[in-house]
Amino acid sequence: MSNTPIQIDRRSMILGSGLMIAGLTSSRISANQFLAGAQPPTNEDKDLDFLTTDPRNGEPSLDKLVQSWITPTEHFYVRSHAPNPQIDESEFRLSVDGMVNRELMLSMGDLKSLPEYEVTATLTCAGNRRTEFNKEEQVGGVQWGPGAIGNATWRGVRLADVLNKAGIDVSAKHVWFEGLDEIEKGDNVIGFGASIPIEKALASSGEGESIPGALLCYAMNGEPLTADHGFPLRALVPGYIGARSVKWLGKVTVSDRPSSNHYVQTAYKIVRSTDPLDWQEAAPIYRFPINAAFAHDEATPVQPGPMTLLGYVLPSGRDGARVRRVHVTANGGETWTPAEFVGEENQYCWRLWKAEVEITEDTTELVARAIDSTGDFMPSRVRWNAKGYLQNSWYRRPVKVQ
Ligand SMILES: Nc1nc2c(c(=O)[nH]1)N[C@H]1C(S)=C(S)[C@@H](COP(=O)(O)O)O[C@H]1N2
Ligand SMILES: [Mo]
Repeated sequence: MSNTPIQIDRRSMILGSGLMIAGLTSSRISANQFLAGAQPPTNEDKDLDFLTTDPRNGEPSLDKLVQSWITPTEHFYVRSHAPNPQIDESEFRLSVDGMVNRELMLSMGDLKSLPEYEVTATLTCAGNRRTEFNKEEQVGGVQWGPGAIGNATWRGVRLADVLNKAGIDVSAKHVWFEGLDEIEKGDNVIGFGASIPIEKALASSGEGESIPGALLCYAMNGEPLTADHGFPLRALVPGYIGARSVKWLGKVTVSDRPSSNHYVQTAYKIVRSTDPLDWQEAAPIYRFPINAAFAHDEATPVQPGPMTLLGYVLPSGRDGARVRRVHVTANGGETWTPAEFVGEENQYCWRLWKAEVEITEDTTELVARAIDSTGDFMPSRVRWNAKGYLQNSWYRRPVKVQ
């Protein structure tokens, strides 16, 4: 299987019927989902609240999410723009092209012969907490609460090692990723794309340079990737918004510019309005800012007295960022209680925390805020943006006191 036939298929589908039946037979990877008109089976049990099921977009409830530092795969959010492509691992090839000395077509076996790395990193959607923007004005996109985030162990090979095998041109500046999914965009069908600066692709950090800037991974939490999370291969870019970690990765392209894919050039930008000038002026989002949230069911009334909150806090995606403090208030900011961290800390990972607050008859709201070692902090408000990205204002939950 190469990527060329897929591209041809995509084009013939565009020229073909609106139902996109034409030209599918030669595309082994993509045919099933359209012909069957149904989701391929997922080999996993998900305990998520699904916001959409076709494609699959779901997040866990916060009380489940903050139970463990490693997010079990069943509680790991899923964000997909199209149905899961069904990929035969034995047929699969990753193509590496662009500004390289040698173009490569790598089987899973070829990839697995490279040195293996395991990294624990938090993945978070740029749209996490998006619904909080709706108080001001409705934003588009999947209506995420605070659960579009998870921390997992990822195993695979370094993008840098794959690029070394291909040999990169000295004037290379960006590395593009393209997924094998098929997303309908107007009259086109495109794969989900991303790109990262070459510096990030080649970077390594952490103790003994143990954390690659980008990983091409085939395992999550010690198991082969599931269909929902990108089987058989996905990119994982620690510190960057989830959208840069392309699932069902089929193609890596080395270039002197960022990818021209819709998800780099248009989506995943902070824009006030969606007119072309705003899109053109805005830069793609790469690293994520600090964020935090806690579990609280506002429908359940609470008694006056001490109450323990459990939450997560993710430092910004900057190299070496550590969470400094999380503070919570139950009295409108008159006093702020420092949270206590629980469990592990690791670069590019969230921390779990707990804090005891005093609920009084006057309590109407619980609020959390955080700051990290790079000076990144959660602001009291975030300017509204049309796509509802990077909502990291103080996390507020109403409280009903009994
Ligand atoms: N091919 C492909 N890769 C993708 C996406 C997608 O729709 N297609 N969604 C991206 C987005 S927006 C996010 S937040 C993460 C979500 O990864 P997960 O579903 O494993 O949690 O995958 C990214 N990679
Ligand atoms: Mo995302």
